[in-house]
Amino acid sequence: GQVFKLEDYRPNDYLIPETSLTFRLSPEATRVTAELTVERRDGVAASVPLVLDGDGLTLSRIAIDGRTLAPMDFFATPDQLTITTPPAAPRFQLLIETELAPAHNEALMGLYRSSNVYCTQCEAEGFRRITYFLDRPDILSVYTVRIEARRHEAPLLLSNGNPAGSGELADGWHYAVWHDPFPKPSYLFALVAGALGKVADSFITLSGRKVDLGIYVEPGKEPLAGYAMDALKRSMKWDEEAFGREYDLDVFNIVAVSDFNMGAMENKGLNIFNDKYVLADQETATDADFANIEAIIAHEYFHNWTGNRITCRDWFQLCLKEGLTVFRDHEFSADQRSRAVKRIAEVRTLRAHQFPEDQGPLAHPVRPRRYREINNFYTATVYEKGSEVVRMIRTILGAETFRAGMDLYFQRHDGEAATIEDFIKVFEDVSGRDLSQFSLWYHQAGTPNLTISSTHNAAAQEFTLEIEQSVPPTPSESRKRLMHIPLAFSLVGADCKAIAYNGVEGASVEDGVIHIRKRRHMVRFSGVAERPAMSLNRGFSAPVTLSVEQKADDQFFLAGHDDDTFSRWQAFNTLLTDSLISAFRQVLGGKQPNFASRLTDLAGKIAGDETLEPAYRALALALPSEADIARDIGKNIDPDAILSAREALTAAIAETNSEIFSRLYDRLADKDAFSPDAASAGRRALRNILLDYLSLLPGSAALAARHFQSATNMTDRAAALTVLALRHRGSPETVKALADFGAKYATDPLVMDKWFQIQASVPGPQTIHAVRALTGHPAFSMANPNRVRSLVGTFSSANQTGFHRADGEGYRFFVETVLQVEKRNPQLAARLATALRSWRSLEPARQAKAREALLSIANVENLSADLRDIVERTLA
Ligand code: DPP
Ligand code: ZN
Repeated sequence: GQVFKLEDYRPNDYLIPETSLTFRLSPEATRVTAELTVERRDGVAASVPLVLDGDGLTLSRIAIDGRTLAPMDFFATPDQLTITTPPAAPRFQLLIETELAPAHNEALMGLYRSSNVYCTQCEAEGFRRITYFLDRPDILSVYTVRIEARRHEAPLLLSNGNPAGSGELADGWHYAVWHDPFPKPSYLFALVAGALGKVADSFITLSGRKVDLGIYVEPGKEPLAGYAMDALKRSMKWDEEAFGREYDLDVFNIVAVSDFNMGAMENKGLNIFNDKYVLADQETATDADFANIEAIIAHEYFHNWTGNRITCRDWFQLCLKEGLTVFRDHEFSADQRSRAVKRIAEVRTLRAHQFPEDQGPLAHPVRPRRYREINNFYTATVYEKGSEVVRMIRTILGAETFRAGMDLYFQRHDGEAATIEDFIKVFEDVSGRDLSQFSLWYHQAGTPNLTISSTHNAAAQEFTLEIEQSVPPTPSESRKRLMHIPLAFSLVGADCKAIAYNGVEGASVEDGVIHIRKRRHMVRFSGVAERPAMSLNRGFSAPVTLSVEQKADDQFFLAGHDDDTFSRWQAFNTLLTDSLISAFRQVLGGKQPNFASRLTDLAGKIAGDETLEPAYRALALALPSEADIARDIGKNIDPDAILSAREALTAAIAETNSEIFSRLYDRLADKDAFSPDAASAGRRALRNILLDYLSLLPGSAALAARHFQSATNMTDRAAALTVLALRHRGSPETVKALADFGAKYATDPLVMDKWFQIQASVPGPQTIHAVRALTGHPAFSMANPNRVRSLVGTFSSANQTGFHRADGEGYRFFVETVLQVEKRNPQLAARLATALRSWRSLEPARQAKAREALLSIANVENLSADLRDIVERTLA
């Protein structure tokens, strides 16, 4: 396939300042009439052909300035339309008519049907499946859209911008016109038509304008959209307060659809959402679902400025809108909830998803330099690491200067398609700093490592840190340049307070941050009488790994006392990880793993520490996952031994603390009415993780079964079902609970996703059989991305022992399923296929089987570009 390269970018010879679209909707034969105002750029010869993108299109009519084109004046294939001899005039009207069959579009890109609702997905390159166009983000156009449909089939007709007329047509048809005054790239185009229920509200902006808000859902589901609406209004207000950003149209609509490849899409004024991220109430949604809805509603809304008003020049700049918008939604959630807890959750996610990506064959810079299929670059690196890079800019500049830079960015680039260079420049301009070394974070892949050791000279009252940075090689980047790494730190004294020092040399140190720029730094603090404990990378100031020589006593001290909540969690988590890794080695050596009692005791102390918020305690007690442990071990992975090590530590913690845990478990029982707020969710999270520990004690299936039966909300019910399924596989209590749950929610697909997910997570070699059987369940469908991700995605990405079964049976199922999904939906298949990205870190026997599986996909002829790209890069 073709490789697209950043350095090949050049502006197009033609522009399309205005776009007028008319849709005559029908499931089997929709007619799309596009009337484009085309403009040749100054200095471009009239003989230069106009080449438009298409993807599987059928052209039925073409005219320029009202005259039908002669066959020799154009050349059309399903994937391209070339106007070989454009008019001499610099501006002309091009009319293109295409015919589509949305009912047969199972790739869910372009115009398709989801449960009888017409909807679109155009990012990144779906618009070219609707009409021929300059389908690239630097072509900004003002859109007017007319939609015609049979009224009974589609009483609701929506597109971007503001409503601009509607009326009746002959034979039971009707129409609506929408006009979007803000020039936008084609990837932000959207259309929705169907019979949907509406939740209406309004918002008064900063300057006093009233905006009509609508959330559209499947009729009957309106009561489930209340939380999303509330989150939307809070997002609108927050963006005004935190970034001075006001909404700009008269209406803002959100539509929830049940078949969607992504989480949601920020189309101008008409966000389209995976219904999983809109619909929620206590009966059907967990606290995690509520938090995701809040975050994603905010994310898509924030794109209105970071993405839509200022968009990307080309797809290499994807992180310009995504990394920045993730950073903004993280800040929003931190302000709405608990900042410390939010930060810990973010870092857990980054480490779970981005670190393995960065450390494997799919590693790429936050701003990639080449791609074969852009759909495969909506990654944890672009999104999550991209957000961390923006966070580091704020750390380096300070909050005020950062905000000044953002203000300048909005002022300078509003209405433009911008680049990462533009973004960095505004921060250089407001701060007077040189960020050229820093900008390597965008251009260089790989997770930097810092090796740190320290010495204290009591006589000289000197404390010295020896710091060395290295960036491991990644595909096609074997030699790395030195990075600018902002490392937040504190020297913690025995009284738990930061030790003051009266001088520092060897690196620039500002506001508690060491700026590491060279390969090695000897950072010498003077006036330090007492030997401090090192609290490093506080708040996770840089997305790096640390190899720190630190006394276990110091580590325990920080885990119990660090005044930075994140660092305190980090210290405890490091202790857990270290002991899990040595337990893993003990298991491999045929020994019974053993754990230091001060570690298991500390778990009990944290659980019972009423000065800590329950949500924090729950996060601290959640042991590193099997995948986390595998990532930190790095090579020669035997998932079965990791599971044994992890189960042994869980049991040791439960046995040591059974009394504290069970008292606390009883005390946390919720007597108040349900509320999805962060504090209530935190109490449920703590109680549910205690249940998980307690369930390892004798006779505890009954406890979990009681928890399940008495649950008054989905968080508790799903948590209990998980404990039953994972800890009491096959017990009568488990069999009954699974059956009850499956029967009770049989007609609620989003809840059934949880049921699939839980069963796909059960560790051990037998789970493959359950998963295979569930693909035949009436609630399952290979055509629906949420179903596929819940069952197949969970099994292959989140079930280490089940998927990596020693005999390769998990991989055989993987190959069959990926290929089956690919026939309909290549994008979804490519996403599933990333499950094997860390195959080289497995022990040799599994490695060989995984490679065989990947090769058997690569050897299939006519593979989609999406899947071929992932499989070939994974094997390379
Ligand atoms: N819809 C995806 C997101 O918002 C892609 N833009 O991240
Ligand atoms: Zn986004």
